[in-house]
Amino acid sequence: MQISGELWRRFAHARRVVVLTGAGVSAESGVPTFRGGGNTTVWKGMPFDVISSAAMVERDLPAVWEWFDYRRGFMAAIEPNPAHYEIARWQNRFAEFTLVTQNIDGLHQKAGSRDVTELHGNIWRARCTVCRFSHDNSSGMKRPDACLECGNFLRPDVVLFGEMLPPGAFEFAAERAAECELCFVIGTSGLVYPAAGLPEIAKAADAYVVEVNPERTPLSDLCDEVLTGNAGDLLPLFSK
Ligand code: BJW
Ligand code: ZN
Repeated sequence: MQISGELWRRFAHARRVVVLTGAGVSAESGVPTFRGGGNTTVWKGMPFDVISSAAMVERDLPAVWEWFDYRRGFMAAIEPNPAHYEIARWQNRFAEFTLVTQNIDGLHQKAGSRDVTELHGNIWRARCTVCRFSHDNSSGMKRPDACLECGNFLRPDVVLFGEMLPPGAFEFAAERAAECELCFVIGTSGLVYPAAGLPEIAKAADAYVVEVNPERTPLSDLCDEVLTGNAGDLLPLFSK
């Protein structure tokens, strides 16, 4: 058993808990990660940080849509895994529980998590490039061709490199991180800021910080405990 006695004790008594998730939490559902395992996602010869960038929205919006429509296509059939379900159970277990995700796949909500703070948006929404009106872009729906309010181009309602996060989302997450007693960092490479700054904020506030990841990351050294393995195998141990 990898979980230390110290972590069991803290898990049993914590009142304020923050969980930060990344692509690795959805890996066992079949959603490819961006990085990890020595690989980087590439789409039609372009590294994802080129195609998923603010510059590409300006330069070639149809190419950006092609990439997102492809991902909407395969994500439509994907289901949450035991890690998502375990995290959903935690929301009723602690007096104050905050789930912050970098993922855009909506799988936490599908597993039953409420009040998920989405730092990087959601693939199941589109938004107007001009008036920012939000449009439902769920699976099974035909994507609207143009903004229903003003007729301008739509784009995926996600946060690309070089773009600002949704107003208030990081600020809320940072506030909760600064108050928490226990912080889990699950399935993220810890490379993308400002999200990767949250465990640092929690640590500075004297929280016990726990990483769950099959690989070491730049955040591993600041963590009090590193659980090495797949989130879908390790997280359900907390309910046993
Ligand atoms: C498992 C597993 C299993 C595998 N179980 N684990 C400070 C310093 C340096 C740079 C910056 C900085 N502040 C801001 C920046 C710039 C930039 C940035 O961080 N760049 C760095 C990469 C250098 N940040 C931004 O641009 C952000 N905006 C911003 O800061 O605005 C203010 C500003 C504006 C303008 C100028 C300057 C500042 C926005 C970031 C948006 C990120 N967007 C993406 C794409 C979303 C859309 C899409 O899907 O296409 O979000 S990038 C991509 O990375 C995606 C992810 O959410 C994000 C994080 O990745 P994540 O989740 O960590 O996944 P991976 O794949 O990296 O890692 C998976 C992990 O899982 C691995 O560790 C595996 O081992 C593990 N794993 N199986 C558990 N079963
Ligand atoms: Zn509009």
